[in-house]
Amino acid sequence: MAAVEAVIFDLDGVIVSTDEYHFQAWKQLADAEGIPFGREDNERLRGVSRMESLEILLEKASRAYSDAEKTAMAERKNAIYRESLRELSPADILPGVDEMLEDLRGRGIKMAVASSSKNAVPILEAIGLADAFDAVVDGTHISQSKPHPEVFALAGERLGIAPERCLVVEDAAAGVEAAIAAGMPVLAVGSAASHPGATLRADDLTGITTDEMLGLAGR
Ligand code: B16
Ligand code: MG
Repeated sequence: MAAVEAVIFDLDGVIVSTDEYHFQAWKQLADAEGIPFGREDNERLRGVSRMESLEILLEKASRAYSDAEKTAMAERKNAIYRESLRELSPADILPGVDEMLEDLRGRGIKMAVASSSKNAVPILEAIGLADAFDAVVDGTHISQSKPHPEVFALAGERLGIAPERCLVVEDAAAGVEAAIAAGMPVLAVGSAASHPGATLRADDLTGITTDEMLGLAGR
């Protein structure tokens, strides 16, 4: 791995535990519609845009839904999700994140958030990390969501760092694939840690040192 000069973090499931709120909101919608939906189905929604997530959820529906119904469902899910975000506070920052950000900042490493979410800015504000990154690229800036590399490529560009020197941190299979497609090494955490394409793996950010992340120490 080339020496890392920037770290690009996914948001939901890496920085903050909003992935559980996404699951609960989709589950509420699926239950109301009588569509089977469990945690295994939810894994496929990680990192994927809201409308694409809905299409995956509807694969198990017993009838077809019109475009107008789909738009209404996506809005309903987002309203439920936004309501749960009102509970969000710095306590929802995932283990190891604060320490990692501080350490990287101290070493002069550039940092960005690259998220498929259109709610990224209010989330960063709620957890007190709105000013912690050199760039924030989210679902409002891109036309193709992960596994397309657009969000990571744009984050690398905004930081002014070559792709091979940007380490992506991801919890989603779609995100790991997007990072690889962008030509970036990737630290896969959580359920993505079993992804065969990952450069580095950890259960969460307490499970890896900054030296290991930056390619300065072997694992
Ligand atoms: P929204 P990430 C992604 O964020 C989530 O993982 C994914 O589950 C969600 O559907 C997507 O954002 C869109 O979110 O409905 O808020 O626009 O993991 O890329 O930070
Ligand atoms: Mg994620």
